[in-house]
Amino acid sequence: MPSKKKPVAGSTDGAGSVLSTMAGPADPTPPTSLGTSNPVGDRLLEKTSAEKALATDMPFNPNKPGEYGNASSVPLEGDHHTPSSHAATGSTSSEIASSDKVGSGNPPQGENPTVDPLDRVRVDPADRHLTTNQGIPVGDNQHSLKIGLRGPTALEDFILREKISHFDHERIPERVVHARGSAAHGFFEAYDDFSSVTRASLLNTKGKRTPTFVRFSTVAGERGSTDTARDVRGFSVKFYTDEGNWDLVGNNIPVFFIQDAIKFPDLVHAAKPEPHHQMPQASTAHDTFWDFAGLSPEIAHMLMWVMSDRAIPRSYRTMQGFGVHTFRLVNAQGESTFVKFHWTPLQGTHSLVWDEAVKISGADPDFHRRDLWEAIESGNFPEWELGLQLFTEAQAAEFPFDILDSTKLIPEELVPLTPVGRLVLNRNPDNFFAETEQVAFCTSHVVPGIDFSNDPLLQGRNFSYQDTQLTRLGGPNFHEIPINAPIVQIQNNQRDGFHRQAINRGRVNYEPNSLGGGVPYQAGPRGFNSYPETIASVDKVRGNPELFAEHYGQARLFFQSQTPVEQAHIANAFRFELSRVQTPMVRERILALLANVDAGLVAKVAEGIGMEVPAPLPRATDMPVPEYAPSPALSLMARAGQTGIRTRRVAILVAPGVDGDAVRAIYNELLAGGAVPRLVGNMLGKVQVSNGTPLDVEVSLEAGPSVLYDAMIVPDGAQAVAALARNAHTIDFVREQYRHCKPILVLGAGANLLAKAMVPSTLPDGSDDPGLLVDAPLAAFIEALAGHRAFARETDPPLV
Ligand code: HDE
Repeated sequence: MPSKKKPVAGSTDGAGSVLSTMAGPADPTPPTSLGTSNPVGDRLLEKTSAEKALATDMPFNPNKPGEYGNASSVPLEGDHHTPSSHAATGSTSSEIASSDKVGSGNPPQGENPTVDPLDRVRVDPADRHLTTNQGIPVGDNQHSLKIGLRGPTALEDFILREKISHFDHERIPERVVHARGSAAHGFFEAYDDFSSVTRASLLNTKGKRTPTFVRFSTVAGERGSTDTARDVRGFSVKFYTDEGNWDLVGNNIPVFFIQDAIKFPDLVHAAKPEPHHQMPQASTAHDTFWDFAGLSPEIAHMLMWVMSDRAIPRSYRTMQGFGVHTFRLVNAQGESTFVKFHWTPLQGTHSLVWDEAVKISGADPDFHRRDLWEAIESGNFPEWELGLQLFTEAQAAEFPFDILDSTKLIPEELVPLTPVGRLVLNRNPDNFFAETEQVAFCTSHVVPGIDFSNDPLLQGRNFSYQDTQLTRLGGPNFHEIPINAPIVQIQNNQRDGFHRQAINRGRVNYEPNSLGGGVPYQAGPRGFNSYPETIASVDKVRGNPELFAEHYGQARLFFQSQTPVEQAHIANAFRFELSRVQTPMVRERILALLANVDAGLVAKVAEGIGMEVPAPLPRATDMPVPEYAPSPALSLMARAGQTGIRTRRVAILVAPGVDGDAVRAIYNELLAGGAVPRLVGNMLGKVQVSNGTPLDVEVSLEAGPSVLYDAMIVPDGAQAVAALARNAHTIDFVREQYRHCKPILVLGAGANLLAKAMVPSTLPDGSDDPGLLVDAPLAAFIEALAGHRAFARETDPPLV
């Protein structure tokens, strides 16, 4: 057995790979520095290097020879090793597991507030043997019980049957919508005491931290579908407050497709794969969606958003979040204020471009999942600010739209945001299924101080979310699953049901009771008491309020508030989606709908699909289309963010003969700034350099194509550039970096690669391309990288 390999000192080469879960370092020596020293980076390095060292302890399976023939009748103890660090076997670098089951209670509690119920059920196999689900030690995990070495398997083999049977039932039904998602733990911190507007305890003390679990998702695709589909993203936040759980189940878009919950099954049926052949996956680009859309003009505003770049975010970390509906805040005096919830990312709002999103789907369908995981593991904790739009009933009555209509937003220019706190995600889940898959968000989970409006979508949701968990999580006790359990005690007389865990004491399971001393008793004014809204004497009806009939004013507001680049992307998205629609009438109806929104937009889309602009769709009301002042806050460009180059992924193309010293200097400087540099080359392995020690290629061009990087550098070295130029993957790489408007830095002979890829050296109008840097200082590249994309380069169709 080789001796245990300890982390050894090395260069910083490969440090970028510690920050990346795609394609590990070619050199098995763990890097010893991230260029900067911080506790999170150190933990990550400790975990990575201990993990690698542990794997080298087992170069082969020594028990194999004993598993055959007569020798196999004597079960051997499995080969096992103790890691040099407990971190080696953790799910995350930031785990804070401490419970009896974990054994030593290590590692110690970190800086993350956590949820006690999770600790109770953590399982760590360190130094333990295998057992059945009844805790019986398993002597042999390699063979089933047979009547003779070549005989039939015995039904008696309860170990086999238990294992297979459990496996058979590993899958649970996926969410009917929002099936694909990723989540993380964190905390919400209140900026101040906001008890004047709400008695919600999480907002009643300055600096108070409330644990949270947040799940992001796409809507239409199945659980294994690609992350970068064009779609709305879910933004669900569970706050484990000290007065019970509050779920704010929002989206990254502040409006919705429909106005009444009764239309939701129709919308989702139309958007999901068509039922006869189950195509297309995770895409609205098909007849049924657009058929429904054209017949439901209340969708107009939402269509603008889902055809915009909002629907292809760069990262979950670069999305806004919205509660969508109007809610109520209620203070201790019982006074109510209307509210809309907004999450604003510190990372800025940034998106992919469509051609890139499509290619990422093939190159890395887990693109957003990986991005969130890596950012948190590397200590770049994503952060959002919670802002409230607070308004009174009297104000609401003056708006040209109905605040109960979820297809309308309140422009920030009309009701500005009041910042109330920040959300920080600082811990990845330890187990995807137990946490991310089993978490159950329900809009009906509110705490004292937060109440509903009569938005008919919200009212329907309040039924739906509780109901769907019954099937998905197998019964009425889903609140006992650790990720769903509140941190406060649950006390009531609900009993039994599938998978019940609580062992209730005593014989009293009813209220009122005297045999139990009257407990648990109702909390009275301290408890949740619904806001006593006055409801005028009205008829019981099926119908919509009158202002719901106006469908185009805010669609126009959104489109006209976008920058020209964003407007062009919206038109192109309509063109793409409608090109995939096969029924001419369905396409024509959407053009007719767009004719009510913006003449320029409909003309461009019509031209793009080779059709005439039809007469506008008849409107559902005679009221004039309200005119809004443009709202710059609706543009993605309005929020550049504050995190600069942190977590931005940079490919440095290397091949034999590259300028090694320059590569090392660039690599280290990017790393020190928090970016993730990767050495990308034709093949994995060592690369001889023109000066300095050889470099290790970390990712091959085949494994890590252009779309997985935010920017590119081609260092000097004539021989290297010539070698790269002989690989068509490199040419594709350069062309796509250019096409997707990413910052490019070429040094010395590196410029030859641009020529080989036929990349223009200036913008179409002859001026300098701000993202194309030739022999420029690294500082200029860093600035361009922080600015994300050079859209000035973009043409339709693309030149390159
Ligand atoms: Fe949902 N939605 N929804 N939805 N929704 C679900 O609940 C539903 C709506 C949203 O990360 C389901 O647990 C109805 C608006 C998110 O686990 C289901 C209506 C908004 C998530 C359901 C809506 C959302 C869901 C499926 C029309 C933005 C993912 C699985 C009235 C404000 C939650 C589940 C997670 C999930 C029903 C409309 C956001 C079936 C009936 C509007 C983020 O209950």
